[in-house]
Amino acid sequence: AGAPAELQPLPDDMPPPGGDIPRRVVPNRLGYEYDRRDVMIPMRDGVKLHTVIVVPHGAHGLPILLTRTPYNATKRALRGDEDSESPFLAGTLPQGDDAFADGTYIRVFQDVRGKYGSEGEYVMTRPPIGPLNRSNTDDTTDAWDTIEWLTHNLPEGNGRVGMLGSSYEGWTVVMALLHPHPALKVASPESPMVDGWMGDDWFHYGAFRQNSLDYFTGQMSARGGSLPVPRPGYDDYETFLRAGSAGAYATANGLDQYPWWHRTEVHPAYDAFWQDQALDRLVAAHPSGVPTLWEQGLWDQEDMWGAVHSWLALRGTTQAGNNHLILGPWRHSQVNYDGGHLGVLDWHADTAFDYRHEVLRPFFDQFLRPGAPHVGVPAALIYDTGDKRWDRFARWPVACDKGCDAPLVPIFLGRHGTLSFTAPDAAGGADSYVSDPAKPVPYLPRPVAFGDKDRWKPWLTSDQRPFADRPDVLVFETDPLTAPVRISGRPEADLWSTTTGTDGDWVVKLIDVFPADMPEQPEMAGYQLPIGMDIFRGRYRDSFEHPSPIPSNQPQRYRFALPPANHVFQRGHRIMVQVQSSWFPLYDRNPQRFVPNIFLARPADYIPATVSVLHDAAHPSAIRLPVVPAAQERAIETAGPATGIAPTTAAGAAA
Ligand code: PG9
Repeated sequence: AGAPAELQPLPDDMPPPGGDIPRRVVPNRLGYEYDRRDVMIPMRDGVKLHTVIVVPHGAHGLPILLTRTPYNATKRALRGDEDSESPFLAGTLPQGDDAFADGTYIRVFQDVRGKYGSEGEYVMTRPPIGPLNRSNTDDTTDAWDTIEWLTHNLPEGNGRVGMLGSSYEGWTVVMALLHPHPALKVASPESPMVDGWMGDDWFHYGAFRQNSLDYFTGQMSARGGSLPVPRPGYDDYETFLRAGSAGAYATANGLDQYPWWHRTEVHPAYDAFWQDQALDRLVAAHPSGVPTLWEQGLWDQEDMWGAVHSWLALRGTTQAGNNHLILGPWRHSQVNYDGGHLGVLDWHADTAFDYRHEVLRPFFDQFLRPGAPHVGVPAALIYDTGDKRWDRFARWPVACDKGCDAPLVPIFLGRHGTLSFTAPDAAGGADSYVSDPAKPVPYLPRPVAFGDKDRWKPWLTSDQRPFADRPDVLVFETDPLTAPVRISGRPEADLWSTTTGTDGDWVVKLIDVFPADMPEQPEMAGYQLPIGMDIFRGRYRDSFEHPSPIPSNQPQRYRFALPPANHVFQRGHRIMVQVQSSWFPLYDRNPQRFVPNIFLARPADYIPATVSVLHDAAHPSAIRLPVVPAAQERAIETAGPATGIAPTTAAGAAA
C-alpha cells in the first residue's frame, strides 16, 4: 500500500516498442463476487464443448444450474451485452437467474455442438440417436457427458445438477431428460420447442410459419453471429405476397443453401421425419423420473405446444407424481423477464418474478440441497387471466373429453352472428366469405415486420377489432354475459364447413370482448382480447400424415384444440369467435387448390374460394369450451396475486 518510494522517469519519453497496448492485460477483478471460467468439456467422441462456469467466491458444496444453448454461452452468462460484466453476481447473471444469484449456486452455460465456441457440427434441433441421427451422439449424450464432467471437475460442487432453459434451451433440457445422468436431480423446460410441426416454431397443424425462414438464416449462416435478413421493403405482408409460396420466397432469398431448409421443404406433412423427433412422444416413452416443472406462457407466440403436451403425455406414466405444469400470463420466454404486463394487459404484480422466487428456486432447492424444505407445488399451477391470480390444480384440465372432472361444453355459432350455449335449430343456416389468396387477412394491422420485436412479442394479445369488419372474417358473439363463464383447459374448435376450393385453412379465434365501460383502463373499452387462437390446414382434417384434397362444396368437419386457457369471461363481457382462412404473412397462404406440396405452389395454383361455415342442426359448428362447473370451482385452490407456494416441511426433501 502507499505510493512507491520514488518514481524514476524512463530514459526518454518515447513509447515502448509495441505501443501502449500491452500484449496481455490481467483484468482487475478486485471486489468480484465470483470467478468466471471458460473451459472446453470433452464429449465421448472427443468433440469439446465450450462452457462458461460462474463460481461464487468461497463456494463449497453448491449445486450446479446448467443451461445448454445455441445462443452464445459467453453472452448468455451475462445480463446485458458482452461489455456488461459486473463484479456482483446479481448484476452479471441474466435477469431470469435472479432467484439463483445469491452466491448459493454454480451457474453454467454451454454452447451446443457447432455453435459459437464449441467444436463439432451444428444440426438444427439435432434429432435423438435413431432413424434420424446415425451418429453416436446427440443432445442427450452431450448433456450426460457434460454433467459427468461437471460433477467430477468442480470441487466447489455438491454433485447435484439442475437444468433449465427456455425455448431452444428448453429443448436441450427435454433432450437431457430422455436418458438423464443420475446427478440430474431436477429440471425445468421453459417454453420448450417440442413438436415443430404440430404447434411450436415451424408449423401449426401443418400451416408453415414464414418467420421461421428468418430464424433459419440467423441460426445457420454462421457458427457464431448471423447474416442479416435483407428485406426489399418494410412491410413483410407485401414482401411475402410478391414472392408467392414460402418455397419461392426461400429460393429467391438463398435459403436453398441451408440443408435444414431442404429437409423442411420435402416434409410438409407430419410424416416420420417430424413424428420421430416429437419430444412429447419420446418423453412419454422414456419417463425420466427427474422432478420437472414444464412451463410455458398462456400467450406464447413461439412454442405454444411443447410444455403442455409433454406434461399431458407424462400424466399417464410412472412420472405422474413429480411432473408439474406451470402456465403464466406470459409471452414466449417472459418467465425470465418482467411479468407485470403483456401488451395492454396489466397484472398488478410481477408474476414472473414471483414465480421464479416462490416456485422455481424453492423447487430446485428441494432436490438440489440436502435438507432443503419440501415445497407443495401442485400438479398444475396456472395463472387465471380473468381474475388475475394464480390457481392450483390437483387435476387439470378441469374439463375435457376423457378422464376429466367435467365434459367440454359447446358454444354454438348461430344465425346473424350469434354465439350461444343453445344448439342450432332445424332452420339452421350458414355464413360465407370469399377467401382470396391475393388479399389474405393479416395477423397484425399492416405494415408488419417480423423483425419488429416490440410488436411480435405481445401479438397474441392484440386487439382483434381491426379484423372483425373484414368481409372475409366471420364474427359470432354472445350478448353481454349475465354471469361469469370460467374456462380451464384446452378449448376445441369444432367447425363444419364447405369450400368451393379443394384445400384451405381455418383460423379460429376465441375472444373476450371487454365492455364499453372501462373507467380504470379506458384503452381496454371494447377491446377484443384473444384467449386462444390457432390455424388448421384443411388437407390434414383426416390424417396429419396423409393429406387429402377437400371435396368441393361438401360439408367437412374440422376439429382442433386451441391453446390452453385458464380464464374468466366476466359479467358484462361478451364471448366472441372469429373465423377466417388466412393469417398472413405469419402463415404461408393456402393456394386453396390442392397441390401435393404447398411449398412448391405456383402462382396459378392460388384461387379464391367461397368458404361457408355451417350452423344447422346436422352441422352444429361450435367451440367446445372447458367450462368449469360451479361445483368444480370450489375444488380449485386459489392462491391470490402471488403463487402462494411456500416451503412446508424441512424433512426428507432431497431425493
Ligand atoms: N422459439 C425459438 C426456437 C426454439 C427452437 C427451435 C427454433 C427456434 C427460441 O426462442 O429459441
